[in-house]
Amino acid sequence: MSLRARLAAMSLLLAAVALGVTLTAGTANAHAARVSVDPAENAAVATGPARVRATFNEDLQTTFAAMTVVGPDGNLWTSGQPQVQGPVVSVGVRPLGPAGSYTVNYRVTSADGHVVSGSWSFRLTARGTGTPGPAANAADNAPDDVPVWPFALGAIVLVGGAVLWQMRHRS
Ligand SMILES: [Cu+2]
Repeated sequence: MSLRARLAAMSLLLAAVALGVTLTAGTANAHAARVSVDPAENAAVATGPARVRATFNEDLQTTFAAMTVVGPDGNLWTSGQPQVQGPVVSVGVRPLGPAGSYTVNYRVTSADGHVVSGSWSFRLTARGTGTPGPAANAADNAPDDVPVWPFALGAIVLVGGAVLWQMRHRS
């Protein structure tokens, strides 16, 4: 490969990296960030809360909010639909059952249109008398907010690799 081709490939890669960094930096702070949760993360409670809520640093869109509470038995322990009020998303909780870890999963839409999802857990220390809702399926467990940069980096590597391959086989 000639020096010229090598330089061209290098500058293309650098441009792609710079673009990826710019895109990532642009979206990193734009959407809603969680500022507090109730019950607190990893809190130990003797009785279940009537509601669970997550508060964000800006108002959320009121549509398409999802929030579930999954118990140590793998069942859903929420009752009713999630509610969005300003920066707070919350959902009602049934009287809880087995002692152990309960995980709250949520998916909300920021004012800028970005979907933010995540989860936290709290622990019930004494068995309650409640009965569960239906079994939670895997789709209800919202994954953590997926960062964009691994995909951008992957695309850069693929594009860069293709360019280098082409240059190598042309000369
Ligand atoms: Cu955003």
